Amino acid sequence: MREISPLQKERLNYQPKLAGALANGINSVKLSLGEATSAVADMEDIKNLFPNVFGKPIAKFASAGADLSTEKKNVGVILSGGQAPGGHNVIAGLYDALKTANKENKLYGFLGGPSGIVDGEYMELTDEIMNKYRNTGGFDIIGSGRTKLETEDQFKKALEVCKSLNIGAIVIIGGDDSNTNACLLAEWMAANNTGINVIGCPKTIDGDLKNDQIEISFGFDTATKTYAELIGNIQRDANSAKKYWHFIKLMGRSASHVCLEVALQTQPNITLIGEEVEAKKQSLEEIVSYMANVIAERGNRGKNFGIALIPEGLIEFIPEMKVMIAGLNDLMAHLENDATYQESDQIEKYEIITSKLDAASAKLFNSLPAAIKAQLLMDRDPHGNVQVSKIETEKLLIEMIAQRLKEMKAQGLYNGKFADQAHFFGYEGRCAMPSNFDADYCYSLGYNAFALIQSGLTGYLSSIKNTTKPASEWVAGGVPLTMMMNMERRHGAMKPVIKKALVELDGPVFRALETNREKWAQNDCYIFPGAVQYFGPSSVCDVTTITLQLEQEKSLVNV
Ligand code: FBP
Repeated sequence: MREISPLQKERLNYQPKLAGALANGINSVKLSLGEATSAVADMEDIKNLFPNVFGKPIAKFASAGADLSTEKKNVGVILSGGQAPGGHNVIAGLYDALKTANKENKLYGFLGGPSGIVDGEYMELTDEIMNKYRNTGGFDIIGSGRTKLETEDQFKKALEVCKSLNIGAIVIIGGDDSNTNACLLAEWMAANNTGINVIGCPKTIDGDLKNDQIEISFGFDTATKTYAELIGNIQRDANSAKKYWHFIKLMGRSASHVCLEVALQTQPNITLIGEEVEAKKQSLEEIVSYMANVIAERGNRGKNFGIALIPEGLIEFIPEMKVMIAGLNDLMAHLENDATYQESDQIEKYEIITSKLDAASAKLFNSLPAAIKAQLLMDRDPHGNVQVSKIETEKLLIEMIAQRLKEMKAQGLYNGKFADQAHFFGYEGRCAMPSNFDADYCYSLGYNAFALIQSGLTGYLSSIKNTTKPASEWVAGGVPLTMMMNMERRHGAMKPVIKKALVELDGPVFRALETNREKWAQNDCYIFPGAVQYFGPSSVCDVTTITLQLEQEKSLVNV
C-alpha cells in the first residue's frame, strides 16, 4: 500500500511563492510605520481595555535592507477554531523564516488549540515533521480547539509555559474570536512587562475576517472552490435526472460570503443571502413564499428540479429569529449553572425557556419543529454563539415549502412535482488541499508573522495585500488588532471583539448576484467549475475568488 497519494507527493515539493517584500528572505526586510490608528467603533472603551496595544501604527515591509533584529527567538504557534485550508503553510512560512533568521531558533506548536498553551501541551517542530505537512490541508500537525483565552489564571499559566521554553513570541492563527483572544493576550503580556509578543494570522473559511487592511482570510479560496465543484456536480445531476430540488446549506456561521461566492461560481436557481433577508426584514414565511414561487413557476413549465443555496447563518438574520436567538443566548448563559434547568427533561426545558422569553419569541419558539427547537438549545460555542452548523435550516425550509406547494396545488397555482434532497457542505471543504492561492498566501502570512515579531511588534495581525496581483506584487505588513475592534454583546455582557465583515448589499459582489438572480431562477444557467487544479495553466490554477476580484478590481469579472 502507498503511504500518500501521487498528488500529495507532488504537492509536498511545491515551493509556495512569497509576497514581494519577503521574497529576498527574512534578513533583507525593511520596516516602515504609518500613522497611529483607532478602532472601528467604541474607541474610548477599546482604548481603556487595551491601553498597551491600542492605537499603534500600521506596519509595512519593503525588501531593501537588513532592518530586523537577528536576536535568537523561540516562538510558540497555536491553531485556533475551525479548520481552514492552508493552516499548515502558515506554520511552514513561520518555521522557514525563523530558521533562516537563526538556526538556533525553535518553533513550538501548542497542541489542540489555545488550551495547549495553558496546559503546557506542546511539541517542537522540526524539519522532519514540517516537511510532511507542506501544502497539505487540515490542522492535524498540532490540532486545533475553541478554548477562549481570557482569564488572568489562563494568562499566568501561559506565561509560565512560555518562560519554561524561553518563548519570546506567540502566533495565534484564527478567526475574529481567536484574534480577539490574541489581542487580550498581547495586552496582558505587555501590561505585565513579560517581553512576550503576540501576533495573529487571519484564518476562516467564512471569509468574514476582512476589512480595508485584510483583503481575505485564508481558506476561503479553497473552501469555496471545493463547494463550487460539488455543487456543479449536483447541478449536472439535477439537469440530467430532472427530478429533484437540491437544498444545499453552506457553512458560514454569520456572514453569507461563502454562499455568495459559490453562487457566483455556479449560478444556481435560488441563492439566499442572510444580510439581504435582514435588510429587507423578511420573515420566515416570506422566504418560504419566495422559494415556493420559484419552484412553482419552474414546475408549471415542467422543470421539477433545481438548486437552492442557503447560508448556514440564515436563521440568525431573519429578524424575528434573531430576536429570539439573542434572547436564547442570554438565557442559556444564565441557565448554564441553573441546577433545576439542567436536571429538567426536554419538555420541562421548553417550558422554562418559553416562560422566560418575550411573548413573540416564545410563540415563535413553540411554533418550530421539535428537532429545530432541540438544535437551538444545544450548548453554545465557547464565545457564546449558537452553533448554527447544527441547525438544520435546509430541512426546516423543505418542510415549510412542501406545505406551501400543497396549498398552492389546492388553489390551482401549481401543477408540478416536488421531490427534495437536503445537503450540508462545510466539513467537506475545510481541510481540502490548499489551492495555489491559499498555499502562497498562507506561506506569506506565516513568514510575515515572523518579520512582525523581529520588528518587536505586538498585538498585530499579519497582513498581505494586493492579492489579486501576482505574489511578487503582494504587499506585506501588519495591522494593529485594536483597529478592527468594537464592543458587542456576548454571553449576556458587552465585550471587545473584532468586528465581523458581513456581505455589503451595495457592494459589487452582491450586485453581481442581484442582477442575475431572476435569469438564473428560471433558466438553467448552471456552471460546472470542476475540481481545484494545482498544475497547469495559470488562468486555471492561480486565479482567486470572484469575490476578491470584484472587491479589489471593482469590475464584473467572469459574471
Ligand atoms: P472559524 O470561524 O473558527 O474559522 O470556524 C468557522 C466554521 O467553519 C463555521 O463555518 C461553522 O459554523 C463552524 O466553524 C463549525 O464549527 P465546528 O468545527 O466547531 O463544528
